[in-house]
Amino acid sequence: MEDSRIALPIGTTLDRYIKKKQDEFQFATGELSQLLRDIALAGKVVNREINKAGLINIIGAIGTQNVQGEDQQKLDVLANIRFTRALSKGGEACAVISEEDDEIVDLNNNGRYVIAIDPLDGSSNIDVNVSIGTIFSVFRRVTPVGSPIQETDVLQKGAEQVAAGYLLYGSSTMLVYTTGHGVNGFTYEPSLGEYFLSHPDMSIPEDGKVYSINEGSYTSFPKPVKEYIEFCKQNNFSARYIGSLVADFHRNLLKGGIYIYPQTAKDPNGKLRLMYECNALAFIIEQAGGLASTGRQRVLDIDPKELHERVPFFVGSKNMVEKAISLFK
Ligand code: P6P
Repeated sequence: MEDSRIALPIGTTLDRYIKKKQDEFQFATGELSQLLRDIALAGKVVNREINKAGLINIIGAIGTQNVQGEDQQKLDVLANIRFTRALSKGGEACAVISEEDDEIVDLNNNGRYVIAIDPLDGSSNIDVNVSIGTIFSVFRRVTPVGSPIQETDVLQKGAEQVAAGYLLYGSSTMLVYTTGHGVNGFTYEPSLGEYFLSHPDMSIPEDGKVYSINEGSYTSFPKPVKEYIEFCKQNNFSARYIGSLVADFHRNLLKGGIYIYPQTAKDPNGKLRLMYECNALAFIIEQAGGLASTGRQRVLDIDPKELHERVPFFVGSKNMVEKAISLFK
């Protein structure tokens, strides 16, 4: 039996990679593999729609708002349909929680996995052709397979995730994910319809000189955040803020850096959602050697109380996050 810890060469397809690594999954029954394939497939469809967005009438708001009170863009709704449909057809997911749906979406009581997803994060950037992303978390249900889905299946600590990842629809489309055995990045080749391993064993530099935060809200930041920004300026760090979490996160993962969305007057608990934005990125960054905190608590330790709860979010290079959260003490 080939040792599954053998590093696979760059250029390995996602499908072959999943097969080769399957015995590393905690539940090596192949269901998690199928789930990852379902998500990857939906990502191909959304990628195609995003790339055509400028040409066909799917750009812009549709006049409705999601549970967050945010204007839903046509592609938001389309992406939500694509991912939910792919997961439903795949049969492995029992339920989905999504930024775009107020309540838990029941899919199949015989499914073993719960998916938390932000189908299209940063969607307000669609019209201006800025990179956007999909963020997903995978949990194993805690109630018996075959029984009705309960809230306890969904409201699990981030530390219980069995997989997490994101798709970045940028200059190229990438799928980056972890199953708890490191982080790997796959680049999509549309002409072949395949994702190829392009970034094996991703790890974030322990230090960086880039900080990502919307300083437009500076006046309402907590004092420690203002002190950390001052520290960055004193050390001549670069400010890079795309306004698209996945894009900022991905750049920091590759180059080193910190992304901060703190408490503000408008968002007293921060803007980002724990269940389908922060948990997934926290799992990925810890697997890549970085940290993710609310400023006072490790994100993955948070006991969620509601589907759409928001938390302050500090994520990135270990030394940078440690410095930022040290100012809260
Ligand atoms: P602000 C997009 O709405 C998002 O969730 C993230 O992708 C992004 O980093 C952040 O919000 C931008 O928010 O308040 O700085 O415009």
